[in-house]
Amino acid sequence: MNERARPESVTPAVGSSATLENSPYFMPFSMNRAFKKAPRMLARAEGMYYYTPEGRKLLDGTSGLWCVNAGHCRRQIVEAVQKAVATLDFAPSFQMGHPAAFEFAEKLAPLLPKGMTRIFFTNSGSESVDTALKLAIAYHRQRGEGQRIRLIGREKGYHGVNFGGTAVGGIVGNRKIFGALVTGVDHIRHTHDLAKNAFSRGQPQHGAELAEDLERLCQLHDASTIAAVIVEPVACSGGVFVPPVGYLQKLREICDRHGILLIFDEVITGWGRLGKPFGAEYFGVMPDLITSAKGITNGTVPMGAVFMKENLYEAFMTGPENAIELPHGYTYSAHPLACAAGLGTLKVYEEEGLLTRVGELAKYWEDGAHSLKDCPHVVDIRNVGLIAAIELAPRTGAPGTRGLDAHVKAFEKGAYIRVSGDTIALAPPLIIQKSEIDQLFGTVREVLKTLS
Ligand code: PXG
Ligand code: PLP
Repeated sequence: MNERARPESVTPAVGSSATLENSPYFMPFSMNRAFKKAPRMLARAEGMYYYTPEGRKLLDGTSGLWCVNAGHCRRQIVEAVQKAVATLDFAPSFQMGHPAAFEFAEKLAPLLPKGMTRIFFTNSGSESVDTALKLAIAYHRQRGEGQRIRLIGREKGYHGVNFGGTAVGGIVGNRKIFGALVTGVDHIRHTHDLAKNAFSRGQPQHGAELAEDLERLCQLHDASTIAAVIVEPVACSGGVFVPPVGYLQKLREICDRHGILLIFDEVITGWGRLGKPFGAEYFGVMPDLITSAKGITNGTVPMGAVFMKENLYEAFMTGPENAIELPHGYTYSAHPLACAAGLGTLKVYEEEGLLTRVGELAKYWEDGAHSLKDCPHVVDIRNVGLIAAIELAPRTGAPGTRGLDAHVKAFEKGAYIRVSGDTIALAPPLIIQKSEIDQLFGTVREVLKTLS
């Protein structure tokens, strides 16, 4: 992938631990003090690789933060953004428009699962989630069902960090210090079951009945008070939990039975990660709304979107034409640079067949992942599409430390990988070659061998 314009080397002025220790930068989701003492810095990126300021090459095992699906610094995307920033730096999207926003929506629409016809732009997955939750409540109210105000999430789910998303989220550590969050929220059970499903390849066989937990909440709260259920088709951040066979179908049935909207949070599972453009198609279950972000611009410029069925949009197009139909939107909704990055991204996806490429790689990937079964500390391996999780036994009394050590050791050995607690989560760019899949799992194997 020799197709980008860049300076030959980039050595940031700030980059040594001596200068970082008192840095004013409050890092997100990071161990600030430990990091500033022993930083892991990235200076540039190209294709499948990151490079450290010292020029060390790191295989990108998690697509940045699950977003760089087409690989790094792709020329078409970089040039599209360069051109856009020099032409129209910002344009208001409230009561005004610019051509790239309409063009991007036009190009996106045919790629969406059948029946998803309308697109609302945000700037992140978190904003997409809060937008979708607000849309769900407002949709019911528009139709005369204003009592539907409850929102249901799932244990171990991740839906970003805004108030709504934190509330429907189910990762305890992300919620507990933030008070009461949003009221009227409840959660169905998670589907993680090591006793029954350890080392499943793809979708686990056991657990479809866990979807019935939604029926329990329908009884408890009265279904007519529930606006929406939000789940990730594959719960990624919480530790990669692939839905049991038949589980998502059951959720859909229960939602239909009770007039509840089903939201799929596809911030990670969208954009080819599973071998289809969206997880809804991969699993054959159609939600009412889809939240997206990350891969929509290949991570190049922040952007998110909510995709919805026609009836959702229609519910708002009812009052006088000279009134604002939805009092919601962000300063940066449909930002010109994000639209340009998105248009460039779609070109790369299309030209290289990336939205379906994982179909050809998935078996090789699965075999590679499961080849680690006999490595030390491994208690489970899960995989679907181009995602794999290697769950390690926690150290007694010190959960998460083994996972963290794996992350640091991998960085030293030439791979960037994410960990969630003691689970290693791998999801490389969709352009990965088989030799690089070998390299990635080879590095993880080396790391596991040396971990205490
Ligand atoms: N929903 C889902 C399903 C996500 O995975 C968000 C919402 C929030 O998106 P933003 O763009 O606001 O971050 C996400 C984001 C990790 C990791 O390593 C996962 C995410 C973000 C950062 C790290 O698990 N997911
Ligand atoms: N806070 C204040 C005071 C604002 O004026 C605005 C936007 O105008 C916001 C928050 C919301 O910012 P954004 O539209 O970037 O989400």
